[in-house]
Amino acid sequence: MTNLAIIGISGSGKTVLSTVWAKRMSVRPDTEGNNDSCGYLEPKNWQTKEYVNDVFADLNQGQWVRSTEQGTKFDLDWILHLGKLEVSVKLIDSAGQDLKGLFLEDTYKQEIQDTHLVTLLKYIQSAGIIIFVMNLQHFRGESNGRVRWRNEAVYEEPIRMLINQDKWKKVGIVWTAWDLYKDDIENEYGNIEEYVHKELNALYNVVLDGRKKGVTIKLFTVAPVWDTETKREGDSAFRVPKANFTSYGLNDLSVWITEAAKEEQFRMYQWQAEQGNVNAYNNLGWCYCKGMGVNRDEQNGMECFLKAAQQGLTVAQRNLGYLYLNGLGTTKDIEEAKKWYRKAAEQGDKKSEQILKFLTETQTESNI
Ligand SMILES: Nc1nc2c(ncn2[C@@H]2O[C@H](COP(=O)(O)OP(=O)(O)O)[C@@H](O)[C@H]2O)c(=O)[nH]1
Ligand SMILES: [Mg+2]
Repeated sequence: MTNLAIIGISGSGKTVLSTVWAKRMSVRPDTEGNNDSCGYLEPKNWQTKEYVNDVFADLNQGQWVRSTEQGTKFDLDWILHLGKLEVSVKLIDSAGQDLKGLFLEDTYKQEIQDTHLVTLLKYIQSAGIIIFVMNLQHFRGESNGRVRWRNEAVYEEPIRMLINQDKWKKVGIVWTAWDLYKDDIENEYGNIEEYVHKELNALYNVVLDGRKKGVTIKLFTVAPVWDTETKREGDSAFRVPKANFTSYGLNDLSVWITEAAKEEQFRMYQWQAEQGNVNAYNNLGWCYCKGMGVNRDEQNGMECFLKAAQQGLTVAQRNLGYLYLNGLGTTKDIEEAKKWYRKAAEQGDKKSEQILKFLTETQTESNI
């Protein structure tokens, strides 16, 4: 089980991103398995479900979300189903000021006493996949250089800290409000990577350092609310969501999360197998055979199944039988297949018993 954390400063777009993503991902895959590549998100509790529905309804009525007050903590919890895999997705929607409290030296020590901050920090550290949400309005759209610099600094430290702590962490930097800045940034810089390189150099160096260490860091551009319209109130005009708005970039993000989760899971099995866990060997075999979180390699898969099967794990014995029967990772060998199915059946595995029976019957028939 991998944790995914979505964090960012106040107004970075966490709530909009996660609720729209959750809504779009809440469709169960149909019987043809569509939507399977990204899985589907199931709310863990009714608060999460209601919250997502409420925010989504507000957005469709042209209203952005009210920002979370400082010091309040808001947990939204989902399970991301990826076939057999489950990923715990959590949004700790703390007020963005808290992120500054956590990572900027001056306020760090006094505020760390706050249990809320401790929870937040622990969660960030426990997560295998971390998404930093950065609103282009706070950067490209911010004309005050000092403010821009400070916004950048808030992200620099946590990203650096996490990368140094654990090179296996998967970090996604998600730039939001792309609907407003896509043309502008593409015209002037070509893409987001170049924009960050040229304009946010300190942050870019953190990204490069991380990559040198082998950490996966990817930049995304999204607009959960792609379609907006101008609304006037008195002298001021601002952009609000349009009803039935479309989203941009969420698919790419989902695919990345899915792959990251699979790699995390593979790594977890590997670690467990090293500790001598027999089930983990079987799971590893399964990953190799399916190409889940690792390149598909049935020969490796077979070796993993064999390790578990030799220690008497019935499901691994059955899996080995399957590989021999179908000539996967080995040459096809019915007798060897039957041998492993028999071992599993002798330990009470009903499925193996049926397959064995079927194999024996069809073989006798074809011999006649
Ligand atoms: N144009 C545009 N603005 C967005 C989008 N997502 C977020 N925003 C802006 O960012 C603000 C803050 O978003 P919110 O999710 O509440 O930020 P949070 O404080 O991190 O939860 C919103 O009120 C919008 O003005 C988007 O997809 N397009
Ligand atoms: Mg929020």
